[in-house]
Amino acid sequence: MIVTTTPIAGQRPGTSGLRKSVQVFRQLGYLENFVQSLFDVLERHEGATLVVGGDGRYFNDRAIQTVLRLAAANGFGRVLVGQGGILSTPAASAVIRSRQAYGGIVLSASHNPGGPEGDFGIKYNAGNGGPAPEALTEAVYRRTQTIDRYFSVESSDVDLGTLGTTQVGGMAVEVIDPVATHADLMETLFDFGAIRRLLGSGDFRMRFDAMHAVTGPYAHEVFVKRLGAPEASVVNGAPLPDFGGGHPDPNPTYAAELVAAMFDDDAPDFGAASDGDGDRNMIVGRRFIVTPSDSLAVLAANAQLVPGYAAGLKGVARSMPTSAAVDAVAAALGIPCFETPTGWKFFGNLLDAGRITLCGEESAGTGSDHVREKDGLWAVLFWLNVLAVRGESVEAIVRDHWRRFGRHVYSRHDYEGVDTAAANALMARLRDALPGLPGKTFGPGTVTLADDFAYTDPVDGSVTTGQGLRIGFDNGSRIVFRLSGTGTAGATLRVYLERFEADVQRHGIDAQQALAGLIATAEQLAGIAATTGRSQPTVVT
Ligand code: G16
Repeated sequence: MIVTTTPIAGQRPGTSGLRKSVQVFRQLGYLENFVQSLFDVLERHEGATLVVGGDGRYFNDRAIQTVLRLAAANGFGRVLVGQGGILSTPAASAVIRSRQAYGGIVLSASHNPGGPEGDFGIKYNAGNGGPAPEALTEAVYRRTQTIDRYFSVESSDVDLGTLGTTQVGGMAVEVIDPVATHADLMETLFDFGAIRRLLGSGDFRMRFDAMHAVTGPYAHEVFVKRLGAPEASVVNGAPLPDFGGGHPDPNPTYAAELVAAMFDDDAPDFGAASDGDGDRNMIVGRRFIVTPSDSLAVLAANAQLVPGYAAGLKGVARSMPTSAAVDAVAAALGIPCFETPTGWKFFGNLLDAGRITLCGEESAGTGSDHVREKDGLWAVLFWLNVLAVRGESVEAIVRDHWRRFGRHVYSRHDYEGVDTAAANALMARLRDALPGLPGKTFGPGTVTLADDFAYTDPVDGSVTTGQGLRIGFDNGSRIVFRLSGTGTAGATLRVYLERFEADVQRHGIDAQQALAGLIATAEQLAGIAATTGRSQPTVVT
């Protein structure tokens, strides 16, 4: 059937798809308009296979039934849906690739809170399994601004709880077990035998916090069933529509329960967490938090210990605000290191072209060429594999890494829910001031670089501008200012702070203390307190 509709303002996808409050998504025609706009823009999808699933948050079940009806009316031949409508982002990528699907739709607002008062989101992944490129999301947005009809079929809801195939209109709907697909892929990359021996040795304990989000079943399958860890190793493992009221973002603020357990007298040896849709990760040793930037560097430096990467890395990549810790490893290995804008989609071409093997971001994402998304459980398994081979603690491995490569002391300060106009004004003022900064001396040093980051994709030559304001100093220190592309209320100002410390005697220094000079300079340059009315960041990671 053809349903008449009218454009709805503001359906522009951000860093990772369209993310809005559930209230916004429940407006009449909101989801339908976006999905139809996507289908209108996609070419030659008739008869093709689409992968659909979400992180299980509130509205996931309703949204999936809507997507199925539209997909059927738009001529897709088959939809593969995760059982219960649940599919982690990396599993969606794995399924798209293994089943050679046309693409996939993931319903998730990632690490944003869920529930009726929380957020919802939708993103499209292309046939390579990766996030839609900018040109496509822009085309979808433009289509939402002119849409006047959508196609749907009349059919009852599909039972998503039972594996097997049913029909919606003329389209087959196959309910699949994505957990097995993902776990099988992990077995091809990591030494499960070595990890099983470590977990079964009796003197190594782990704690994986699924934060009541999508990874619970995946973690149970891998850690408990396939690797023999005790059931209690996976906590908050049942996916809940509101994530148990929590904020499923694996960082020291929102994963405070994990951090508390890891700093307890009886702390396990290894702690980890993942986010709403399973693509982010956090790694914690006993009384020791590993920053995402350091984690990427440590994995790159130890890749030869892991079967899937033992042949060596072709290259690595990191997003611009991520610390240069991995650059130092790449230099030592003699492999290329690419600096991309924030957003996993920018790694896609490099991965597809075989220019990089590992990539990662300061925002708790790490991944490789095994899929085209960041992959939380993959990162946890990589660490476990390295721990199993080296037989050292997390802290010992990171401290050894710092001894070899120096320490890139790093922190991100987030000012959440800031007035959008005020945040834009702050960035505009700072952008205008950039040309006058080189040569000026502040507490942390003399400015050698001040620009608004622009990126030319080395594979297809496309140019992306306006990706964050960088201010670099002569001693390698750096401040980056950027507005988040994933928030749903007001603006989030992110201030990324980095300082290189070669002196091993000073590696133990507290990051905030080590970065105090940069923090003060950031305030001096941007007038954050005066513009935002905040004297302290909301979240420090
Ligand atoms: C998304 C992207 C990431 C990106 C992050 C940045 O993460 O997938 O590649 O680093 O956004 O977020 P922001 O723009 O808020 O700094 P996720 O996990 O939300 O999909």
